[in-house]
Amino acid sequence: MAQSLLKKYLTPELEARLRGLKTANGVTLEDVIRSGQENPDSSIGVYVGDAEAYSLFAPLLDSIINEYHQYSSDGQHRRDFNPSNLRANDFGPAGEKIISTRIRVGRNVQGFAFPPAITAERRLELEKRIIEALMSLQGDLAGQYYPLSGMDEATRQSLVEDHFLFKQGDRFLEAAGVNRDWPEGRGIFHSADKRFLVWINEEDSLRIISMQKGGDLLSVFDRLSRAVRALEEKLPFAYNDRTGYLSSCPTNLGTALRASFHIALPELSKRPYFKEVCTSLGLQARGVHGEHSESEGGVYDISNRRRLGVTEVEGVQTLCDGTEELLKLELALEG
Ligand code: ADP
Ligand code: CIR
Repeated sequence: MAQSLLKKYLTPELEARLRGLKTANGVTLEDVIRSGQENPDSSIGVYVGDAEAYSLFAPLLDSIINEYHQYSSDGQHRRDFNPSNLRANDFGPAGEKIISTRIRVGRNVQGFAFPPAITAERRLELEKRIIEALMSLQGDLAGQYYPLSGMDEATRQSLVEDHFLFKQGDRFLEAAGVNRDWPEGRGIFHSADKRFLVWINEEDSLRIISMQKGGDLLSVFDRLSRAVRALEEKLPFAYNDRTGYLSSCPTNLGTALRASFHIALPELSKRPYFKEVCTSLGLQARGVHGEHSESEGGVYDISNRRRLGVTEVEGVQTLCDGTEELLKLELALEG
């Protein structure tokens, strides 16, 4: 088993130095590292309960952040959410292998603890604030809010199966405290056509999502860019100049953007070098039901791996350019 970044960087000396520190919301070192300690197979092993914890526990977190994102301690986050700067590739007939496209960003709201540390009462307050902001959206971004508590089981299940709705957190998130008081204060907002969706109070306070069938990355990015701009006018998001948008998991800092294709790679994915090829292209392969799930029928969720140290356009461009390479390899193997 590969060792987690937590194990790699938390030396006994550092642990002794950071123990006893606590943020105003009560986040301690024990809270930050609990998930990695209870789950020795973690790849990262930490979750962060508020913005202050990122500075208080920086001697541990910065090493993890810098390694995961190939970032540096004097890095400055750069933003570019302008769809006209994206060079959307034409995949030709091979593009038919792309089943659907999804781009999400994570956001947390300034002044509130993040899901690992927020109290039940504050979670409900935050839910209300986010709904108010969402209800002001217009045109193709207008929609309705569907709280998780009270949702009938058949509706919930079909939303999950169709890739629209999140599930209760896995054992990594459970240990981090993200599942406390489930399902109170959680829910999903979506437009009538379900191309624009927002998850509320899952792993981050907001996951803002744009998705549709097929491979039209530009339309999906354009919709997300407009939504984020509109929501920024209503909600102050937790942010700093070095690490960009703050998130519960350090892998989601910076742009907090994951752009993905569901794509059929039946031949390439059978090869032992498949994951290595993805990594070398700056990509990550997940199963069809998201992180820690399995593939079905050779269909994978392929996405950009880095979220910090790149702009939004660069993150999406990585998916686009890398996919072109994956499709070439797949077609060659299929003969
Ligand atoms: P996150 O995107 O927040 O990192 P997950 O990996 O758990 O979280 O994925 C969330 C959901 O989005 C899952 O149901 C997953 O199948 C779905 N999903 C991801 N990419 C796509 C895509 N390109 N098309 C359709 N559904 C997708
Ligand atoms: C781990 O350390 O393996 C889990 N905590 C998951 C890390 C990746 N998380 C993510 O992409 N959100």
